[in-house]
Amino acid sequence: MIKKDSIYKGDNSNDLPFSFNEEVAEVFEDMIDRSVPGYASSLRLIKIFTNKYFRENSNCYDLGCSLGAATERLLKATEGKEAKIIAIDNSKAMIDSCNRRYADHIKSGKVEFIKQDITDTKISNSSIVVINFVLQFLSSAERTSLLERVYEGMIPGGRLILSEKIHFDSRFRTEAMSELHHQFKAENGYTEMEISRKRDALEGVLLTDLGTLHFQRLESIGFKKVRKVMTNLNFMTLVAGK
Ligand code: GEK
Repeated sequence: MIKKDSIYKGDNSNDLPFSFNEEVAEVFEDMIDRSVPGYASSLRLIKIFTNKYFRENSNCYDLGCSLGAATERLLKATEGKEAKIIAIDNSKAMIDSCNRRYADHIKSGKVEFIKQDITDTKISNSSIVVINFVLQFLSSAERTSLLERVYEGMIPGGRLILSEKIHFDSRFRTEAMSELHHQFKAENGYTEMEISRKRDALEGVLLTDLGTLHFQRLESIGFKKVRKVMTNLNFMTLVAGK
């Protein structure tokens, strides 16, 4: 059963910066589903684009896999095919949980969960790379260097599926979207106090880019056919090809 996120409710909360520790891993499915508009759809898109662009005998990467929700879609989309799925996260709590949840798939050799910083991950022979709401936790230089390695390690015709929280070139629009996001969370049962404590904890930890910067960066690295395939308030999913 999915455990409800009450980390920032009442006395359980602390004032530390947000981190993907044991406490967060335990409630992560509920937390991300109630916090990120379009999260469930982003997972469905990962399956749809993997069905279309996965190439037999290549690798799929899930960079910043958390509890393996996107990995699960990669597994489904490559069922019965020669594929290797490599899922990476630098949170021990997340990777330990994945190793328990996906023990059977791990035994079959189809998937591997690695505790590693994605700034160190080597990408090779990939037809699908998923970065689902993770780039936002890296520094600007790390974002570029990771995407360069993703491009280098991708086979022609491969696809990157990238979802991110973003901001806009008008401050007014950014604030209006942020307010709507706030209401989205309130609709999902978070109190004003929880929303504001979580926002404080994420300050300096989650740093958004302009939506347009994502396009520019991907195109200047060499990615082709960079397409926006979904937006939900201040969240966006792009697909980019090689
Ligand atoms: C999903 N993709 O369910 N190296 C490795 N992992 C990292 C790093 C890093 N440098 N920085 C952050 N992470 C998932 C959701 S959550 C998104 C991704 C969110 C990991 C971090 O430990 C966490 O598990 C994940 O990236 C971000 O589709 O919480 O907004």
